[in-house]
Amino acid sequence: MYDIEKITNPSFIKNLSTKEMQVLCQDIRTFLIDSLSKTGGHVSSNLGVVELTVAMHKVFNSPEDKFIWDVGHQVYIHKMLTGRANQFSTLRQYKGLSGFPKRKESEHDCWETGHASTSISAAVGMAYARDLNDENYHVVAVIGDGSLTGGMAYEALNHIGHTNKRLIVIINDNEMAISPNVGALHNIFGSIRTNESYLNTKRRLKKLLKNTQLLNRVMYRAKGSLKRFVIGETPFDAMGFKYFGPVDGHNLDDLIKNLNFAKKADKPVIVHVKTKKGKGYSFAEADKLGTWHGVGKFNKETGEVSVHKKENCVSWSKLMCNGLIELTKHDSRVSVITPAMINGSALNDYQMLYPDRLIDVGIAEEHAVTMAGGMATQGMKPFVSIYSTFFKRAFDQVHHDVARQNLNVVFGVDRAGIVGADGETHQGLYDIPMLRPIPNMTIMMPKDAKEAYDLLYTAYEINGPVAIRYPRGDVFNVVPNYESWQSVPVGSWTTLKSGADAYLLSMGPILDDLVQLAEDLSEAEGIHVGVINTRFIKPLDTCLLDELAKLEVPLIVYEESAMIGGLGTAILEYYNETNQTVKVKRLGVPDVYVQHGSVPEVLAELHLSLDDIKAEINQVIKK
Ligand SMILES: Cc1ncc(C[n+]2csc(CCOP(=O)(O)OP(=O)(O)O)c2C)c(N)n1
Repeated sequence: MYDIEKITNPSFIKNLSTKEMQVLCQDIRTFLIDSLSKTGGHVSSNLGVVELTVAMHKVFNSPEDKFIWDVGHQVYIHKMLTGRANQFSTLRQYKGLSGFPKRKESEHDCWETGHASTSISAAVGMAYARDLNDENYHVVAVIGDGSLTGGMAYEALNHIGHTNKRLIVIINDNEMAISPNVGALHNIFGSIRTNESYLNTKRRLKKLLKNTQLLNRVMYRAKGSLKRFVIGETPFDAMGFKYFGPVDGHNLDDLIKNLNFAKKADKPVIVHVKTKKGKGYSFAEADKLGTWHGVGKFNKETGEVSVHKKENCVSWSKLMCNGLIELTKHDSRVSVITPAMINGSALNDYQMLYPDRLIDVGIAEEHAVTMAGGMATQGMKPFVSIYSTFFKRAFDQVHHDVARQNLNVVFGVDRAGIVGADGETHQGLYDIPMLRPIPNMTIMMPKDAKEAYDLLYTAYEINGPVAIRYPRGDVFNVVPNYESWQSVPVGSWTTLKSGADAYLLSMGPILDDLVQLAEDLSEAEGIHVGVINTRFIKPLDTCLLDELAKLEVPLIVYEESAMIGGLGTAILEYYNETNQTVKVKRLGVPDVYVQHGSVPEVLAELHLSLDDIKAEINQVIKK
């Protein structure tokens, strides 16, 4: 039995026998399930890499050797083995342990991630630096088969394959991204995995060569040619890599042997490891939807996940999915494109009803956007469902491919705003600054379900690209009914409450709280603050802005978005261009990266809580 919380560094693994490592793996799994049942987190990806992580620490010497975890959501075991298990009760919480690799947390985290498909590029960079500096460490990237669908991964493979640089890429192939994986490479992996004649020949060779030393030497030399002989070249061989695999990712001996082979190679190496996502926890093993990819707290005995849904509420993602289902019944131009986020974006029902119209392109945001442009040229009006944070990847595609040609593509910008536990790499704070300068773009954000449906309807009337942003979290549910949807004049804002002393301008579901705040202020302090729903971020409602200017009261613009280039900036620019002098106070996310924590904690740290807004109103009125 190992006390996982007492582990301070991974060096002890070097002296462990296979049996001892197996016990360690079992203890890690028990600790992981127990700990995550109390905090939530990425359950199944981590259960899948227990043996792989232990084997990596057995064979390599971290931190001298560099481990680069793609996405980084599977880094928990590495954190445990590098002395951070005792902080797991704070995982993904405010000021607690991050759910992703963090350089400031440990010298064993040499690269930070959160977004997919970056690991091989980072590893290539480190390999170049090592060689230019005449150093001699190993660089090991671990990338899932899901993340291998991202374009950047191919760019890096293509680059490094012909350089002969020493670099190890471990492909963790569990046949899943969050949902079952997609793509041609996935099928190629399938044929390698299941090639019985190759596996049988390998087994027979093993039986013949009982002596381990000899076996290792012969296997190392014979593997490539055996594979080429039986199944032909893998695409990786053809690209200049030495390919080892498929390796049973839950068999420590097999893993250690192959990693040692990889270590000896004097050129780029692929180690293709076959794992089971959720290994060792039946609920996670059986999951085909992606529910156990990332979960909240759960009952470890029953597998029941705690859900805190408010009564009669659904997630914003689900609401949009319901709207899209209704829209598709009436508009044959609709098709939904998702970059590997069927589950996160709650598109399961859409997929069930319209399997041909729900297109999962893999973790390929850039491709998703340009592909939507292509569909639009042929009379379709695709809806690209995309998280705000991942949308950043496709800036040029939105610009060059879609907006420049004024194509009819609707972007559903999910998780817009502060996202909570995923933190820094996942905050949805940059979509407005990214989209605003792009000509032809319309940007909107609904405050509630009714407005969401109306804006969706309106988006399908607009000629040109449209982005509808919506946050993480729940919204009071309204069943969609196409007949009741109304077209909204493009660029029109609404006045939710009139005021004589100041005006609050904002968008999205925060508006209910702002109206309440304004009412409280007028009752308790006799301060009369108006509230405007700026549901279009582009174009602005310039008529209403002109009227507000005439009132000669201060305006407070509140946005859960980066302030630079945000709505407040747009309003200041407008007043500046029209030579109107208006006192505008911007409240938004300053020029910093925002850490993980619950949304209220993070907003409080950024001075963006309702109390802060109230204090700001008092300030601007006094001045
Ligand atoms: C650019 C980008 N798009 C989407 C995501 C969301 N995401 C996180 S993990 C994941 C699936 C990763 O699959 P894989 O690499 O196979 O790892 P596994 O969890 O299966 O071990 C996705 C789509 C992301 N992190 N980055």
